[in-house]
Formats: sequence, C-alpha cells, structure tokens
Amino acid sequence: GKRAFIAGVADDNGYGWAIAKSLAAAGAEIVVGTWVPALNIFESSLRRGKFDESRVLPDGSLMEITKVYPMDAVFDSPEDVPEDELVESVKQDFGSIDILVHSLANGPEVSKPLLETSRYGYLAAISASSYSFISLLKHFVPIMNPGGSSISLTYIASERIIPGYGGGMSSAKAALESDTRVLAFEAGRKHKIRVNTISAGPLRSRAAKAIGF
Ligand code: ZID
Repeated sequence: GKRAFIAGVADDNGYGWAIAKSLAAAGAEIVVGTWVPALNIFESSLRRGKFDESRVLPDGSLMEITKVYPMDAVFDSPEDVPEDELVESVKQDFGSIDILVHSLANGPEVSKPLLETSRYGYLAAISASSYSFISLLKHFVPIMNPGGSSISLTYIASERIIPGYGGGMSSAKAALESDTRVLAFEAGRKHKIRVNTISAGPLRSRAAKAIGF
C-alpha cells in the first residue's frame, strides 16, 4: 500500500481531513503533520473519540491515523524548528512515503485589501502559504518513492478578483500555482515525483470561517 503524509490537519473540518479520508478509503496509510499551536487539542480530541463519527469510511471501518507529527511550515532553518527534524523522524518511523499533501495556508492580514496590506503581512502570507510548499517538498523529496506524488490546494482568487481574499493571499496562491509548474518540471525530471495543485471550492473549514467565507 501507499503511505501519505498530510500537512495541515488540525480538526475534522478542513480539506486535509477530507483528503486523508479519501486516501484511507483507497487503502493508503495515513500520517499527518499538525501545526504546533493546534497539536495538543487535535491529539487529545482524536484520543477521546471526538472525531470518531468523522472517521467512518465508506466500508464502515474507522480511518486510522498512524502518527501525528508536530510541524511548523514557517520555520525551516536550523535555528528554528527544522523541517529536517520532521522528515528525519518520518524516515526513522516509516522509511519512505508515496504521497505528500500540503493543505495549509495562513495570511495574518487576509481581511485587509491588498492596497492596505503591510510588507510584513504580505511576506507572512507568502511564507506560510507558498514557500511552505517548496520547503515541504524539498525536505520530503529524499524520502519519497519514485512515482510518488505531491499536491497542494489553491484558490481561484489567484486569477480573478475575489474581494475579501486580501492580505496578499491572492498573490500567495498565484505564486503557489506558478511554483507548482516549476516544481513539477524539477521534481519530475530529477526524482520522478509529480507536483499538482487543486483549485478548491468553498468548504466551511476553520480557516474559511476565520476569514468570513
Ligand atoms: P484548515 O483550517 O482545515 O487548514 C489549514 C491548516 O493550516 C490548519 O490545520 C492550520 O493549523 C494549518 N497551518 C496554518 N499555519 C501553519 C503553519 N505555519 N505551519 C503548519 N500548519 C499551519 O482550512 P482549509 O481546509 O480551508 O485549508 C486547507 C487548504 O485549502 C489551504 O491551502 C486553503 O487555502 C485551501 N483552500 C480552502 C478553501 C476553503 O473554502 N476552505 C478555498 C480554497 C482553497 C477557499 O478559500 N469560495 C470561497 C473560498 C474558497 C473557495 C471557494
């Protein structure tokens, strides 16, 4: 069977959880990465059975999450919480993965129009929502099996004006889409890894509620 690492699962309302379930239903082993500030509550809720109803797969069995790793997609240098450490742990525990899912984004000034966005807010959006994918893929590629695939989630606000999707989030998704093409070329040639992004429809996730979508 295939093994999937899904970055950006902290409850049962988001795309990460839904993708995990689809992959589990298709027979994949599920390993997730959870943002450090949300880790304790996610793990304890999982343990206490709070997600059991949402864990039900089409065949009636419950999705198993083999392991939850703490992760922070903004810290990737040795002085911070290195992604090297995350990937090293996954390597020690499992050896390799086949599927990498990036289901995370963050834009501290998302509610501000682009015209009112600060440099800090703009760069933070790009860092958490775009560079985070480059960094994740870069770190995981060495333990990904050839023929493996990676995917992220984007939004049509990259191409069309969607008022309310501010703070540089529209820019961050445009960068993510461009990077997907370049990384597909690079990782495809060098490592036989596919790179794709899906432009998602509306889902009442925690992140979407937070921005009033
Ligand atoms: P979510 O809250 O379930 O997932 C976001 C995750 O990111 C959370 O688990 C956070 O803990 C995690 N996170 C944030 N910062 C960090 C960090 N620094 N390090 C590690 N983890 C971090 O929300 P979600 O499922 O909506 O988001 C998943 C992906 O889907 C993101 O890339 C979104 O941009 C993308 N997406 C979501 C929607 C949506 O509707 N939920 C849409 C498009 C793309 C969308 O916004 N009409 C209106 C809106 C939309 C579509 C159509």
